[in-house]
Amino acid sequence: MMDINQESDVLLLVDIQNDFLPGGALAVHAGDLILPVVNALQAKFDLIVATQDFHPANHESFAANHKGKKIGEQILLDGLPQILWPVHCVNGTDGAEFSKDLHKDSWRGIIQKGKNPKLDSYSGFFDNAKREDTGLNQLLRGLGVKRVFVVGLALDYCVKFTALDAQELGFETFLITDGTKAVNLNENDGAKALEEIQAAGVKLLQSQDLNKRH
Ligand code: VGL
Ligand code: ZN
Repeated sequence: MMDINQESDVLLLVDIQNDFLPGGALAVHAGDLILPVVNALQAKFDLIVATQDFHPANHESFAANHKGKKIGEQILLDGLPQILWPVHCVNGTDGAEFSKDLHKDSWRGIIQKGKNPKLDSYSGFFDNAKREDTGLNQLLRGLGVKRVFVVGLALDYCVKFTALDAQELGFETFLITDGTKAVNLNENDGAKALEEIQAAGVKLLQSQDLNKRH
């Protein structure tokens, strides 16, 4: 059991949006199973912040914006390797919205990412080239956060890079394993992501291990 410190522990919700849920454009298999887990966790935390993948329709991470290219292919985008995705989380569409089953009333902030059409942003903190800062670090510092507890979608992309950056930025970082699911573009990506995350010093725990102090 671990006690939550209400003044300095944040629950960070990564990209829990319709397009990453069953029926969405880039659906994570059984992704909806995290929703009750995340809502139960939200009842335990005072500090909650969410990230939102939020692309313009001309975003160059979309295969549809490259003639002759298919989903899953890799290209170079402004010199960076880029996996091509289905059109997803386009600003102004329902796919970019948070799940209607997710409680949102107590969030302290929403950080949008992936707005630059030439630059993808898996991490909630920086784009993939670490050229631009999303403001999440500053938001968390301003709230007095010391420890970051990460949940959301997808484990092998945005959750992984968000947890790695949180740890690198000096937050003590935890991944809540029943609060995330992998998209598994390649078999075992989820398992590999867990290994990578742990190797970087992020700790894994289960939602039931967290205790709200009264
Ligand atoms: C994500 C691929 C592309 C994610 C976002 O939220 O994990 N994955 N954009
Ligand atoms: Zn995206």
